[in-house]
Amino acid sequence: MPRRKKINNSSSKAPDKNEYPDNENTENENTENENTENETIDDETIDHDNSSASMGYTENKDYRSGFVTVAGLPNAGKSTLINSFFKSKPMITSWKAQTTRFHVRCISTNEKRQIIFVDTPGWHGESGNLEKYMLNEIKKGLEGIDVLLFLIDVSDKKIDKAISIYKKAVSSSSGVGWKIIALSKVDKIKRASILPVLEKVNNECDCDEIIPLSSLKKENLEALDNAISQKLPHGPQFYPEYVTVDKPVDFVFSEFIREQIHRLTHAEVPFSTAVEVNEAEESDTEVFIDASIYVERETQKGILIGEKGRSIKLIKTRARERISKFTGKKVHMTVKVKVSEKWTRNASRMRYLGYR
Ligand SMILES: Nc1nc2c(ncn2[C@@H]2O[C@H](COP(=O)(O)OP(=O)(O)OP(=O)(O)O)[C@@H](O)[C@H]2O)c(=O)[nH]1
Ligand SMILES: [Mg+2]
Repeated sequence: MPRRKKINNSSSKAPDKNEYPDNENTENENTENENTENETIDDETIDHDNSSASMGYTENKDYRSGFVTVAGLPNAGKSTLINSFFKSKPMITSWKAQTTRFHVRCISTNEKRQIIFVDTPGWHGESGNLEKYMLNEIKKGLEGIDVLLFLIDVSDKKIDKAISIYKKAVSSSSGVGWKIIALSKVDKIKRASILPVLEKVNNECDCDEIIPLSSLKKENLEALDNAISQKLPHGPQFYPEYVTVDKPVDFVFSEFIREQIHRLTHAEVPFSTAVEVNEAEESDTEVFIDASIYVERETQKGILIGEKGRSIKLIKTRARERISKFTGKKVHMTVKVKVSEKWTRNASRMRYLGYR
């Protein structure tokens, strides 16, 4: 029987307290089911993964470091762009809007600079408690940052809306040093159609740089990295190189499970789901996870489990693969689906499920 130890569960901002170092074996993300877009980004993304475990660059006087908040409309490609800086793809993504619910820091380190990306939920109108919570998360992500990286999806018709949200983002983030607008998903439209969008954004938005790019086709990602790196202030390496996500690892696991629910279920089910990891243990080669999935109604529970348990089985298999790629270990997982009546409308239930 291999020795197992509990994986640290405490929520912490301290760099030494959590996360797995990126694993060299991590490669492609899962693709979604046949009816959806291809979610894969292969492993030739800019490889800035943090490899050795040290604060090795602290002596470098020219070193730059700082916070880059990534904001934009839901589905603009924010989490995918952050993932392109990491082999392990720490952020969850899906073709459905409003995948990201929490602002999460992802730390990319090399010999010249440390970028602390703050991923934020897509900015949208507020109505229910969950939306209010997400809006608050965005505002938190804009506090005291060095660079605002705002994504505008060039293939989306809602360019005007994106521009107006950009203006709001700039006005609600007092003292943002630099503003970069990334025109995302350029691979989805004809080259000739990019220029008018670029001109419009240039005319209407006050920003320091506009960079058209594609995370999926890896276009202009180096240019973005250089632009960000030049704008970061001189400063220390805040995190050791092996830290890539500043959240407890049980949170990261719960997000990987939620990602698959988001990708594989439909209608309101993904938006009514919360995931809690009750226990996570590891040995040198294996990870053991016990998780609960909460939905709001019995009917949703039925959909999530699926006929003869097929749906939950697929969710578990995909989540296990994802966590296995992230940790480099074999993953064992037990999952129970539970009903927490109307949790998105109940403040104390939301708190209980981690939406604080
Ligand atoms: N074709 C193409 N698709 C992309 C690109 N970047 C992201 N996508 C797709 O866009 C969808 C949304 O991507 P996400 O990264 O989850 O978007 P997000 O802005 O984080 O979304 P929310 O968290 O919901 O606000 C996914 O299906 C991605 O695969 C790109 O460069 N090209
Ligand atoms: Mg996202």
